[in-house]
Amino acid sequence: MDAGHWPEKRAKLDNGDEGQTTGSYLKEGEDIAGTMEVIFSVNEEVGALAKALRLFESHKINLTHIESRPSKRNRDQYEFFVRFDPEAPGVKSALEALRSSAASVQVHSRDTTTENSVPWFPRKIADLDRFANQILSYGSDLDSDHPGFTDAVYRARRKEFADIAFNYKHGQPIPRVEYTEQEINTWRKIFTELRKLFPTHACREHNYVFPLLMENCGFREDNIPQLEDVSNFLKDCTGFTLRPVAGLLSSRDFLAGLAFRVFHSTQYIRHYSKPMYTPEPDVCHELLGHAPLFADPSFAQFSQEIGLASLGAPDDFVMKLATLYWFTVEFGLCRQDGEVKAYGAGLLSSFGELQYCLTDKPDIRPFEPEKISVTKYPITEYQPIYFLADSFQDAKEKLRAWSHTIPRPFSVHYNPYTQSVEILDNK
Ligand code: HBI
Ligand code: NLE
Ligand code: FE
Repeated sequence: MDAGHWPEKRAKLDNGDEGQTTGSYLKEGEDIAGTMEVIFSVNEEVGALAKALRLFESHKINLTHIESRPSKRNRDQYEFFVRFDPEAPGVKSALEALRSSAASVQVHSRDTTTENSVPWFPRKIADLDRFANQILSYGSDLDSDHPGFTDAVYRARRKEFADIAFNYKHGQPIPRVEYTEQEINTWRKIFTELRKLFPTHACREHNYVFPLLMENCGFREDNIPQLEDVSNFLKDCTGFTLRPVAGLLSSRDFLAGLAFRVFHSTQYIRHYSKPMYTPEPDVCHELLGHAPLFADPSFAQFSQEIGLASLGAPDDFVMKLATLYWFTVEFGLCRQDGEVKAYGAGLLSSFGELQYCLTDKPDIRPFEPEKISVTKYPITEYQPIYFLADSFQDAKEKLRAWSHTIPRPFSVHYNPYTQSVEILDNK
């Protein structure tokens, strides 16, 4: 079994141009792998900021961003937030000097191997623009059985979608796409097959929302709905929004979106030759699988909590959260009125796996986050194991309890008015 995760290796660009590198989707100077942020506090006195700034200046560090505010923890202190390029030679000694003079120092680094640092994370919703184009290369797992990778027309089309996502910035409407006849036929097949299964196989929340999507968002067998319309609908229901993405994000980046109730969504459709199952997310998966559940308040909150738990968490815990995400949001089963139903989007978008998951073939286990978090899974075939939740409420409470075991020097609080994350020191 090719157990594991999406490949965590970053591709500069996989734009479908075979055998040639046409460059990076990252503009010069925009590679946020080159981002370091420092939050430090100093005792309030005249010239405190000037003194700290001189420290950066004397180490020849070019600050690209600075914010200040009175400390929430200590009334006699001021807090500063600065961003700079971590490659500058003076960084190490500047941080040492800062650590010995400031009242507290917290380093947030995109490079998770940086000593004494917390992994970087977005603090406001517009920060999602900072990693949107850091797409992972498809692993050999995906390459090997991807029917579209030998189809030049399909690859060119994928490039068009990648470009939309690449140019997207937070707050913009998601560009509308005119889908081709062939694409609509693929959608029609999947839509028709799934609709036959939903009444008996999908959870009640999914069945409740689906007709609303048909009324409000153009869910029809002869129409592929527009991400923009679905995003606006979800915003009205739970505050979730969609944002177009060019391909797979790292688990850390993908989960960080959920903390802001943002779901990174693909816009392309799977290859017409394999409608029944695809390992990659595509527009059918996002819209038929995920969208209905993100319209449910309880499920939306569950998803956001996974996201919030991931912010600044160490790599091994992000991996565990990604696994929990996999066995719930993607492939979760739940008990409803004495029957087993599917709520995972990966099940609800595959008419092959949706049937299979409710047969006696797979191994169905009770919902225990600690065990789920270390379970291996294949990404290119039907799941051999599913976990069965008693309810979203129960899953949420168990997940919340488990999340408290994540070691972090701070806790996070989401402020929905400002759509930003407030960091509260644990100490
Ligand atoms: N990236 N664009 C995108 N879509 C996903 O569904 C996705 C991802 N990256 C990782 C991922 N899903 C999950 O499997 C977990 O690793 C979070
Ligand atoms: N296997 C799903 C489908 O065919 O729709 C997609 C899963 C994406 C993680
Ligand atoms: Fe998904």
